[in-house]
Amino acid sequence: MKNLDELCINTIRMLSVDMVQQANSGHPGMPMGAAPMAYVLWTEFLKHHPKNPKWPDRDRFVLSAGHGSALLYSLLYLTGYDLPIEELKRFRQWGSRTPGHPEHGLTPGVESTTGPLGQGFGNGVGMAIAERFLAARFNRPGHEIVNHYTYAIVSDGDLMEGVASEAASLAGHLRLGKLIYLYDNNAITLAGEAKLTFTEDVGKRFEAYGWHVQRVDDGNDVETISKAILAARNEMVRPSLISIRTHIGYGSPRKQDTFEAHGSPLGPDEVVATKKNLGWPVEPTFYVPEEALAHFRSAIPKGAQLEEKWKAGLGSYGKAFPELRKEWNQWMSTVLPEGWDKDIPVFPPDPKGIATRAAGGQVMNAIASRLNFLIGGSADLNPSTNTALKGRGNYQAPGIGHETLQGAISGPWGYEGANIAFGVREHGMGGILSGMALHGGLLPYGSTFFVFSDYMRPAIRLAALMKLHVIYIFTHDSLAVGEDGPTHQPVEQLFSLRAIPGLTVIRPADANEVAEAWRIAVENENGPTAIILTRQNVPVIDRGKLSPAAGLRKGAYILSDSSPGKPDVILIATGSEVHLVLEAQEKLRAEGVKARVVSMPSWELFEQQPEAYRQEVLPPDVTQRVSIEAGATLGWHRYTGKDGEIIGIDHFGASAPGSVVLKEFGFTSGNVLNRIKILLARKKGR
Ligand SMILES: Cc1ncc(C[n+]2csc(CCOP(=O)(O)OP(=O)(O)O)c2C)c(N)n1
Repeated sequence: MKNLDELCINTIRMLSVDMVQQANSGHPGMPMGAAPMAYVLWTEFLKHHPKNPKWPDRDRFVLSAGHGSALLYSLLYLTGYDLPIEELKRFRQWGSRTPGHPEHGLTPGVESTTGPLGQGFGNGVGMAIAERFLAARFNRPGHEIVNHYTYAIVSDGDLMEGVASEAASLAGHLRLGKLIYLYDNNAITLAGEAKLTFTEDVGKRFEAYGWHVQRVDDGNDVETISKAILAARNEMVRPSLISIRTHIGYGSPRKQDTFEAHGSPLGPDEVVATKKNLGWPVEPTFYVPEEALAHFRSAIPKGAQLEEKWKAGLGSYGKAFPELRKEWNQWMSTVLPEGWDKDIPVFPPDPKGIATRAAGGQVMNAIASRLNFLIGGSADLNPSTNTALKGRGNYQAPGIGHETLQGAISGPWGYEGANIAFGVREHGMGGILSGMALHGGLLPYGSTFFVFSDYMRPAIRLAALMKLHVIYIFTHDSLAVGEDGPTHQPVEQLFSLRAIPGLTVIRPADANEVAEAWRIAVENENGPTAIILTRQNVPVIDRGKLSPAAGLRKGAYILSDSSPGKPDVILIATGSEVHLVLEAQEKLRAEGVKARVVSMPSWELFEQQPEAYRQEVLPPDVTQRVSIEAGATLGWHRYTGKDGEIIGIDHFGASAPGSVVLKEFGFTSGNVLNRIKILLARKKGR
């Protein structure tokens, strides 16, 4: 190793050690062991411009082992991102830009929020999928405006997590050759030696997934690491895993190669011992040798040059392909094209109705005809979830004969296909969708049965935390699933998704509310949206007689008042239960009871409304309220008040035809009526 290499690597190590020690909290071991691979990648290969972290054709780098955040912050500071050393000194402190785990959107240059192990692995696969899709769409011979790699550093923990296996399996199948993961193989995890639980041959596993696997025996051997990265870059078909044997806490006389180096500060004495051991000055802390800094900072002029070259290329591309260039600008912009929602159908009133999943398919396709950057698919449930983009092809590795396979979707086969078959990999799909959104230029969606949203929850949570523009479509949304029984009948999922901050959950009542839900989902750039749809038909409400579906935009709206003035009772419902309360309202009218029907497709949207509007819909002095939703009752008191009646289900369902299950568990207009009568009688009795 050259002296300069060693100096730079030890700079990363010691900055990380000092950060953790100063915070008296954090993970020093991983950065100390992985510093050489990070140094080689960031100074020799990574195409980036620290002064413009958003340059579209930069290489993406994900620190999937997010607990090693001190490593990433050191790299960002050293290479010249807008992260001054003062921020490193405030590691993990209130209001700093160096939080415990990397947070996208907070720290310039952090491509993804990581920490929950395995998620970053999935995000990287999504980024690589996005890169190939955009390249297929926009590149022309001699004009490669999309051409970058996606790198990650992954750890033992990442590779143990199921989400990584799902994503790896799909990445191998899709032949994402420009995906390169460096595996920090240090044989230690949080609780001890990795051998305690992790004895498979990881390399062989990845080879079986269709990955190109290399092994580097000495994690400090920068020349060999460099050669391996070069070989990975030259392997254009298979994604690459480079397993690099490192030593956690490298350089610490007492803690190297022990789990004690994983997640605690080394301690003042050990910091001194480590610095001495590595020939580093004990004082000052946060010492950065000028020579090292100058070397790292060469990333700025290098990056500026690379970006300029790319911009010039984009200029000549624009001259050669003006239409495509216009489209490129559109895709990269956050402003929706004029008239994007023009083709969304208006559904005529229909008492027999249509399943909202079917309406969803129509609406989505009407949108996709004007928003070509809408891309996604399902976890092997497309014919059921109705989420195919018709005629838009299958996202597959090109040229390997997949066209002969049986599949439900027509159109071209290759990276230009907008329909992604995620396979039965919900969790992987969740992480990948986030990666696609993080990449930029695309609006990703993914679908599965609502009950299996549980399998995606960790990825949904992170998408919400990152405020990503992702659309989830969950169908088969209640007990009405029927014969498949309790395993497939969602009960607690609505309540549980509503608990995720920043996620907008919408459960439309009919086809026209579905159209509005999609409008919201496309416009809601500031976070993910989940659209919850039925398997069974639901009537299309007569909007000539009742309020327009545009009320959905406010989360809840008065769909129908039985007469002007103050109602006696308010009936609140969501989704497929709305038509039940409309029926009940009719019967109550005959009995002289004035009932208001409120359709409440989205709690989150309703909570964003001004108080005056919320009180108009739910006047505080009308305390007789009934809610009905085919899901867990938890939380509904918020809208019914403590005296209200809540019709829901707080146990699992049963296997029988859907209409029978609904009836047996009280989801009928008759039961709604009974419960209202109980409520009214109780009130009178007081
Ligand atoms: C999903 C998830 N489970 C558990 C943790 C807690 N955790 C943080 S790091 C870690 C394992 C550490 O092992 P490794 O990935 O090899 O990292 P290293 O010890 O080499 O730094 C665990 C269990 C987590 N961050 N994410």
